[in-house]
Amino acid sequence: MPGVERVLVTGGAGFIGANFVRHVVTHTDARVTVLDKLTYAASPEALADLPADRVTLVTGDVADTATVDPLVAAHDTVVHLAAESHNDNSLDDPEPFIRTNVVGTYVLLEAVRKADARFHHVSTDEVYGDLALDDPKRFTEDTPYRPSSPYSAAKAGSDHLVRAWVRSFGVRATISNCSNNYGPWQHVEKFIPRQITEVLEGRRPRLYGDGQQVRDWIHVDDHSSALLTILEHGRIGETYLVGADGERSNLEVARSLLRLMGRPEDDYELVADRAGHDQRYAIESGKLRLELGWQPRFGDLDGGLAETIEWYRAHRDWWAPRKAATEAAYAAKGQ
Ligand code: NAD
Ligand code: TDX
Repeated sequence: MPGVERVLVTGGAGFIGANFVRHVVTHTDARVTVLDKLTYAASPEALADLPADRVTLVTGDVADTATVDPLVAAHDTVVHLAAESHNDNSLDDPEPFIRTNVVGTYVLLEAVRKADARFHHVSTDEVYGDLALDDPKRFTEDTPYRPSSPYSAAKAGSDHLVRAWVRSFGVRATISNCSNNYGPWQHVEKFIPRQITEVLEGRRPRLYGDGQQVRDWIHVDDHSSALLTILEHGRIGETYLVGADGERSNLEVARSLLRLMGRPEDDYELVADRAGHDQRYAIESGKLRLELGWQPRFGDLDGGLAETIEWYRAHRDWWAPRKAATEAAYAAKGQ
């Protein structure tokens, strides 16, 4: 990639980060340093088979200036994925969300300002709040910010910091706001891997509330290709929405998973709802497609889900210990 030779990927041992690092190694000649605190959500295993002369893992906190400043100075590009990422956790304890998502982004922005590095901020469609189930609209780059949860409010705050550092200090940054990702290495606390592993353990998928909430699903490899496209061709100061027209209700996804796994489609349970549960997310990604020529490759959600089910079948040793701890926490909340 021209101009992108030494890339620092924060949160590169997490779900999207690890898939993105693999994508960069496969599709470019860049050398990658991962900066990751290795929280409960990290999977350094996901990086283990990548070539050591292309990928280096540094364990550290994005909110720690002493760690961040010298690392950023040694790279031409920073792709920022490190975050506390789970809405349910942010309802139980918001503090790490403020520290990592807001303060961590501030520390990185100050570092890229000093080093004059290119910065890409990976954010979420949740900053726009939610849409009603019967509303035909989708989110665009012009939708006003209206976040609902401590997680999405912290991500919204981090987006605002990035825009302020572009305008006030001339930092060379772009932002992307992506819809719900699925694919390999996603933590079992999240909806799709939780339901797949429930079924693999002989239990039933667990839907919050009435299961009618809608999410707009994208395969993580399509998110990775969008991030690379923005790094290569994105205009500084711009925001790009990333989505693959994958709107489905949670109930529809659960039914698909049950069918693909050979179980009756109504073999699910309705459990306690999430506080402040966002009803619907939907992304209009025309700007990224028309201006930068990006296209998703995984058009068929059921095909992507079938591959993901097979991946979880083959990686029980990785998810089983995480599953036990995650389910104990959900059980305490009636979920
Ligand atoms: P994840 O929870 O799987 O991974 C997050 C990673 O960040 C982990 O490896 C963790 O150890 C690391 N981390 C956490 N705090 C850190 C800190 N203080 N310093 C350094 N590293 C730290 O999350 P994910 O689902 O891969 O999401 C990655 C990014 O993409 C996040 O910024 C998230 O907001 C954004 N995003 C996620 C989705 C999604 O559907 N998962 C959709 C849109 C945007
Ligand atoms: O067991 C469950 N049952 C259930 O019905 C779980 C874990 C979730 N849900 C519902 C809540 C949501 O409507 O499924 C939907 C998806 O839930 P999550 O996987 O927790 O994702 P969401 O809250 O939509 O946020 C995700 O997408 C945007 C990521 O976790 C965020 O990091 C990203 O920013």
